[in-house]
Amino acid sequence: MTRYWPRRAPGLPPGQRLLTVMPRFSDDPLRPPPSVPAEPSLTVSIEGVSPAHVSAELLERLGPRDVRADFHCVTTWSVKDLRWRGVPLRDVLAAVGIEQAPAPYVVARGADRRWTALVWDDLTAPDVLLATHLGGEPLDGRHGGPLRLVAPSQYGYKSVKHLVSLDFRHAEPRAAAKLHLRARVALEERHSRLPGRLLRVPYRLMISPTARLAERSLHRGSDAE
Ligand SMILES: Nc1nc2c(c(=O)[nH]1)N[C@H]1C(S)=C(S)[C@@H](COP(=O)(O)O)O[C@H]1N2
Ligand SMILES: [Mo]
Repeated sequence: MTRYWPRRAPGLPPGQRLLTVMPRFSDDPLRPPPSVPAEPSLTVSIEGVSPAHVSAELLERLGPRDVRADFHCVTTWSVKDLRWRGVPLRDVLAAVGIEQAPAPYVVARGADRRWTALVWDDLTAPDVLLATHLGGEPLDGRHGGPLRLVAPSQYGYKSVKHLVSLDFRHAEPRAAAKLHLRARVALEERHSRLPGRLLRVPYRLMISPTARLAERSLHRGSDAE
């Protein structure tokens, strides 16, 4: 049985511990991932209107590149030196005519209907990637295929898997306290009100059960197909 118990390691951000494999993770770990279409397809809209479409051909034309980054979940697990392949999100947005913030907030949504809100600066930071591959393999059900956000400077829940839409909004989207607007790893922004430090231990206890349930539902999901 795989145990997901992270270890202390040098060079990690505050409160983080190291895992040597990237688990499947979710705050709804009983749910299998959505089925993964062969082609990535992303809708970009402003207050739900005038959607632009980001296709696999557009991403190919923009020149996907390999980017190495560490990944940090808010529950305190980190994995180091992942090799993603994708296109910087700000290049993708520029290619569909969005070079400046059309609205201050964006809702990023996955095919499993999981969503998170981001502010323009966090969304368009140079390290934010629209990723299609991890470790040389196309993204699958486990890690958010066919297309996911990768925002390495934010906690993992901002890296929406199975990404299907980005919708810019003028009003701040309402989200739960633990899914707050900015989740900067360097500042340990684990929660909108509580200091991140206080959550380290309770969150850490959730890692192993969550990862194991998420892994189990992955296999159940594929069995059903
Ligand atoms: N669509 C979607 N994206 C998601 C999640 C999810 O449940 N659904 N979980 C988030 C959380 S909490 C983390 S830590 C990472 C985990 O990514 P992984 O499963 O590839 O390790 O994905 C994030 N993106
Ligand atoms: Mo997470």
